[in-house]
Amino acid sequence: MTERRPSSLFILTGAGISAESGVETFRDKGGLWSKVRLEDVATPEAFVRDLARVQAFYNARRAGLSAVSPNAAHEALARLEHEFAGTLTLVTQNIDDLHERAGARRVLHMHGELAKAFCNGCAERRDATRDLAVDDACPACGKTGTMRPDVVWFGEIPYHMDLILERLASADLFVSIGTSGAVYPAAGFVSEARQRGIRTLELNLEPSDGSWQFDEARHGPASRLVPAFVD
Ligand code: BJW
Repeated sequence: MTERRPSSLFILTGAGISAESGVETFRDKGGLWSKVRLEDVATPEAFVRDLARVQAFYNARRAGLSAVSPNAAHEALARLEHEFAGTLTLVTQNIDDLHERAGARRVLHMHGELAKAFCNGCAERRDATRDLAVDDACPACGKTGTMRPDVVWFGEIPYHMDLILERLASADLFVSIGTSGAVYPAAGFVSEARQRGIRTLELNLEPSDGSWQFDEARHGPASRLVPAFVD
């Protein structure tokens, strides 16, 4: 990092960091939410209404992960995790595993992970290395129709919120990478940081809706901006 070195750095990533790896974003032109209604696949109600459709949507996205690789932005953040002398918190809204495949080891997945499954019946969590099927029985409680992708849908509470807010409060730099800032609570992190006097930086392809809230914004592809920020 070339500028004033923070001792506590909080980084939030979104779909834009994985876009150059070939993972679709949600709200860009041609993004996922222009092809499928989020109400049909990303709500607890959709899971109850049409389990097969929801499973198929996430099975296809899980299968797609084997065809993509981390890009220079994920790699730069993994390097940063290993080299940063202060406290680094890396929070992602992404359910892909590209940060980990680049070598990051302490990623907080606030919207869950495609590689995990969760039982609505008994709260058992397990690795999901293959497609989930409608008639899968939970290995722990034996119920069927309860195994779901371990992801956070609209109306559900994101993971690790207490830890995330604690780390955000003690940061001295908040960096938002590749996210439109359209989804709460992550969209509120920048105002939370500002209220606490924490410096804020946006790295995004183009100005996000909330770009004006940041002390500084740099625009361009994550594969260029993130290594330039880290190195
Ligand atoms: C590049 C790039 C490149 C492209 N380089 N950049 C009114 C009604 C109902 C609900 C609400 C309401 N108002 C608020 C809510 C709450 C709701 C919400 O925010 N809704 C909004 C739509 C208004 N939020 C929730 O329900 C959340 N839960 C909640 O609030 O609980 C209450 C609570 C919270 C905390 C404590 C206590 C209680 C849950 C939200 C769950 C979101 N889930 C999803 C799906 C997850 C699984 C999946 O992936 O399928 O998460 S939705 C989807 O959006 C996904 C993403 O993580 C999330 C954010 O998207 P992201 O990452 O920003 O992607 P895009 O596509 O929007 O943006 C990409 C950006 O990258 C763009 O800016 C590009 O320019 C940029 N880019 N290429 C750099 N190469």
